[in-house]
Amino acid sequence: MKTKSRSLLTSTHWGTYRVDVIDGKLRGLRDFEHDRDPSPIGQGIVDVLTGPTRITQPMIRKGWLENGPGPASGGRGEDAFVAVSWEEANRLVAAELRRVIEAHGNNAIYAGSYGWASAGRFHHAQGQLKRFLNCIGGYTSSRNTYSFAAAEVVVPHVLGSFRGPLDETSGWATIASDCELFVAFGGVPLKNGQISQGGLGRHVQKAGLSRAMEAGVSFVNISPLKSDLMDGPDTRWITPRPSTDAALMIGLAHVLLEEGLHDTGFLNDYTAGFARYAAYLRGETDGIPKTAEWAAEICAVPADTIRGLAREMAGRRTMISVSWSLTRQDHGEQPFWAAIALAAMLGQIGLPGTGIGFGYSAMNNMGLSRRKIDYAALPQGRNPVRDFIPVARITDMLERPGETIDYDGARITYPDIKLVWWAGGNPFHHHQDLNRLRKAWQRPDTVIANEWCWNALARHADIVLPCTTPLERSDIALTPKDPFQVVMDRAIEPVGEARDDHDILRGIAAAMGVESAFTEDRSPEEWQRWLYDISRQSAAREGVSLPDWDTFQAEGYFEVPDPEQETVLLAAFRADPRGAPLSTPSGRIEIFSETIAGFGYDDCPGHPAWIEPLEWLGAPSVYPLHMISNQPSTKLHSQLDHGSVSQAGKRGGREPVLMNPSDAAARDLSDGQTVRLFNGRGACLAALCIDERIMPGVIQIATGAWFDPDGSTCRAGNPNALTPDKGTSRLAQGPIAHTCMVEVAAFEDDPRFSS
Ligand SMILES: Nc1nc2c(c(=O)[nH]1)N[C@H]1C(S)=C(S)[C@@H](COP(=O)(O)OP(=O)(O)OC[C@H]3O[C@@H](n4cnc5c(=O)[nH]c(N)nc54)[C@H](O)[C@@H]3O)O[C@H]1N2
Ligand SMILES: Nc1nc2c(c(=O)[nH]1)N[C@H]1C(S)=C(S)[C@@H](COP(=O)(O)OP(=O)(O)OC[C@H]3O[C@@H](n4cnc5c(=O)[nH]c(N)nc54)[C@H](O)[C@@H]3O)O[C@H]1N2
Ligand SMILES: [Mo]
Repeated sequence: MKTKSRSLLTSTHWGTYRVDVIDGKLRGLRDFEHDRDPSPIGQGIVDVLTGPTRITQPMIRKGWLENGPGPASGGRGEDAFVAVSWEEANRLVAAELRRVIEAHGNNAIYAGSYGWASAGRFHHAQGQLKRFLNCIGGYTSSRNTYSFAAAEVVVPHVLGSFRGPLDETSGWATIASDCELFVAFGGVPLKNGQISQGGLGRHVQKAGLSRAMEAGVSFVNISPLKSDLMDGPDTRWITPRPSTDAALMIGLAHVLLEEGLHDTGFLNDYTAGFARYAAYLRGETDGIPKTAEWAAEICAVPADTIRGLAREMAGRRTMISVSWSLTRQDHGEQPFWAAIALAAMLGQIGLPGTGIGFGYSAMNNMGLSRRKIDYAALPQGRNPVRDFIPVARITDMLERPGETIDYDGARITYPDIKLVWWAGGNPFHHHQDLNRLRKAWQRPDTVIANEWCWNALARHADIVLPCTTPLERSDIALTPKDPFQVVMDRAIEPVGEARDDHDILRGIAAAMGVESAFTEDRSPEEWQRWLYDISRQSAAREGVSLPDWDTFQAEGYFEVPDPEQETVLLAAFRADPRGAPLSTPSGRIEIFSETIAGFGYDDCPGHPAWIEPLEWLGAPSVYPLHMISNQPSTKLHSQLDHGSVSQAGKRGGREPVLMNPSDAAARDLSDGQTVRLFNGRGACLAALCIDERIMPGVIQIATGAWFDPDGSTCRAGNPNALTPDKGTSRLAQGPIAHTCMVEVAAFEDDPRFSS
């Protein structure tokens, strides 16, 4: 290891930290000096780098080792593991890859490998895995995310792009200076602003929100949870039933239309198809006028509140923010489309501080104005396999090879998967209806996982390849989402026999005779210098001069200067709709999309619409409570659930579940007691927290507890044991975790279920 005079640094998705190492052991992480609102999440790693949860050797599931590859009929997730040498592991993996490719073809390998992995531009687990697989003929891939798949597919039809507008969400400073009313569907959850993919140097969400509140902006939190908005001098809380935001927005739109409060000039110059939407609002297409009363009935928000809010929105400079959570529900396309239509009717899109924003504080980069620099990523080569699935259709694919589904105007055929390989994601965290996944997961011949800790993914694999954490390798964190670019120091030696993902794959590449193709004969440091060099050239094109490699290494970080102007979403289009048209067929905001209408989907028509979700509070159900399984405040997804920070957030060792006092009283439940959340798909255990900051009829339990099934009950409190696994619609096929009805009952503590 090269000695550096400065203290060691690391970058994570939850912030930058100074690393204290004594005698080769990690002693602690200190907050980065530039971060005035650091996240505590980082400390969670300190105690779990070593110990019983760390994977220190390549491990093979006993049943697989004894019987060879084949469907596991229950063994996956149950069998014991046997340690083998790296040589043996490489040999087994290489032979199995050869067998699968020869017998079934490369599309029998599923390596969508969705997930967040760790910060670091070179040691990016998926990038490494995909590059390796492309050297041996490719793999079946996945499209879109679990975060907002519905928006990723629908918004490009409406605005020409989703990622573009997402990255250009108007800066917080423009909210403070130019906005009067901030209407936040799903709130402005500061807990989520702790995170930014690829690393960050300074947390800005709380400061941005506080500044806007101090400037006198009025905030409306539309959410089942009061805590989705920080208290302030002028804050309100409106509680529609979950999964009914589209109806609320459509009701607001009807009030604007009925009272002539919509901006016809803007609609004429900047949008297409408003007349078709207006006909729907008036009820001309289905006989149902979408009045405030109509919306009130669906959302359980008083009609007067809806009318009042619509008038206020029309009378003031208004920003509409839509949380990404609105897409992770049945028909999740609709709330984003309806919100864009509503903002278009208000006519304030493209002006500072008003219009639409796609999820303030969903991450730290939302509303953080920054320069656009195209940092280099590890080249992945070309994947000759054309097969792919919308990412959340994994269980379906494993269950029904050869069957077809709709997706964004195309038909997708599920390939017959024989080998699944995951590196840097945790499907037993992110997927819905985990009991169903667990069953389908038995079907392939082989499951390989690169992991560093014994979480549910590792425990459900056949071949576990132990990887390093970022603290055990050198890397660089370069990200367009943040001004801080950070050197990631190798702080300690790899634990046990753990190897970097790159090194793991290099070993297998060697066993398959493609090592040079995979590494291009570059060492990891040479790769990093190469990536840095190209990034420096991109930065130079944006007028930013990154320091040379040696200076960057010596100083440890570089802060890209702020842009001259705060970002204003769609400002160029607003200024010149003909000169800077959107990339939609009409060049305008498509309130009606001929393209989508042409697909003929019953569950996604040509304009925003209210479509009843699979399950919700408005339909009779034996499971009468709506369960919100939102992002955890004490960790990122399942990462570091075993660490001290996440563990400190549990109650009596159990995952907390929030319930309104009226619902607790109706069930005779008391605060702190162990409860069982259940429905027809599964169950999980949790500790009851009675709290009036959650609306009646709704419970909230964060995601992230390490799935620990006993039958269909997760002892650890993973809500995905209960969530439904169905696509948002035939358009996007996104996940719908937030649409889920459950019942809650007292649970007699039983030693079998202690977590
Ligand atoms: N019920 C419900 N479910 C949800 C959601 C919800 O709101 N409700 N949200 C969804 C969303 S938005 C998302 S993005 C997904 C997130 O789902 P994931 O991104 O899959 O979740 P993580 O826990 O971040 O998984 C990352 C995994 O990578 C491993 N890892 C970290 N660093 C490395 C590395 O260097 N190499 C390797 N090989 N592995 C590494 C970690 O140990 C961890 O197991 O979850 C989704 N699931
Ligand atoms: N600390 C932390 N931060 C994170 C993450 C994490 O794991 N931990 N994950 C990151 C990732 S990958 C993502 S994609 C983003 C996701 O960001 P979001 O999608 O914003 O995340 P959630 O926490 O699921 O949802 C925000 C709030 O929406 C509300 N909500 C849920 N359903 C409804 C509804 O039907 N209507 C309305 N009006 N409100 C609803 C819930 O009360 C919830 O608290 O967060 C990122 N930030
Ligand atoms: Mo996400």
